[in-house]
Amino acid sequence: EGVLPQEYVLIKMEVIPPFPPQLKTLEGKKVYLAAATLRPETMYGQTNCWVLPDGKYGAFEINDTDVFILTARSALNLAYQNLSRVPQKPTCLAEISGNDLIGLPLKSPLAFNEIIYALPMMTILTDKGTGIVTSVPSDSPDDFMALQDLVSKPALRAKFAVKDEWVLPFKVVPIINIPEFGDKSAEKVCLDLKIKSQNDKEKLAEAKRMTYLKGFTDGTMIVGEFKGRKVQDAKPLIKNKLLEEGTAVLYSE
Ligand code: A2H
Repeated sequence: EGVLPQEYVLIKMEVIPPFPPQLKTLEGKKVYLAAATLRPETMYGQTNCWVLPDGKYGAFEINDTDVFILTARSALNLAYQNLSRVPQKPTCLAEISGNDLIGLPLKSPLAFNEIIYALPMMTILTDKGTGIVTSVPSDSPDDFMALQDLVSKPALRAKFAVKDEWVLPFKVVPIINIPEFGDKSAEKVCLDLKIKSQNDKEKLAEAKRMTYLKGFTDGTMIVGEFKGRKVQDAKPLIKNKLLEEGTAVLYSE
């Protein structure tokens, strides 16, 4: 943990009704998987959501209508940041395992894919963010490799009861150009470094280091309302747009 708080944007990925049996008690509420991101400008390229299969999540009341699915730890932090129906006190309507979230159909702000699915990622940390991560394989090496693992390994899909149609139709969506790496920087760097899987930690750290700073300093948006603008200029504009339209909230830890 650093000395300074990290500020994340929580993307409200709406669970599309009707709800499956494990979420039936939430019927009538607006239920969201709340994904913590540092890259709100990449939301156009979302292809899926990531959850930790063995992770423990809860459905917490944020206000009278909205329920967020996330870790208890992040729900407590949110409650201290005025995002809880009962001030300072998280109220959990249902405990849910990551396995129970796999396959949920979601509608996420700005995403070109109208329906995306919650899928398993093995490297999610439960002591960071909300334990829910949105997947942008064009610009995140972690996301690209985790999706690649599911696409290329039928046995991995079978292990988590992931249906082919939750994974296979989703292609990497180019959203940002980085002169050095092209329009799918994460894919290029993962291939260049010959990264084998989402568990290839050292190489993935290197890939992230290479793409993260370059994306910010040299990247240009090639889609959306701010097409043609530099990533560093578009980032705060897109963040504010999401916050203003109520499809995202701020979260610090
Ligand atoms: B980022 P930092 Cl396009 N476990 O969002 C593992 N990873 C997590 C997480 C958790 N509990 N919570 C958030 N994250 C991911 C977009 C993105 C991200 C892109 C490129 C790079 C990138 C789409 N995924 O992050 O340790 C989330 O993925 C590179 C660092 O707090 C979040 O932003 O710096 C980022 O890691 C936060 O990581």
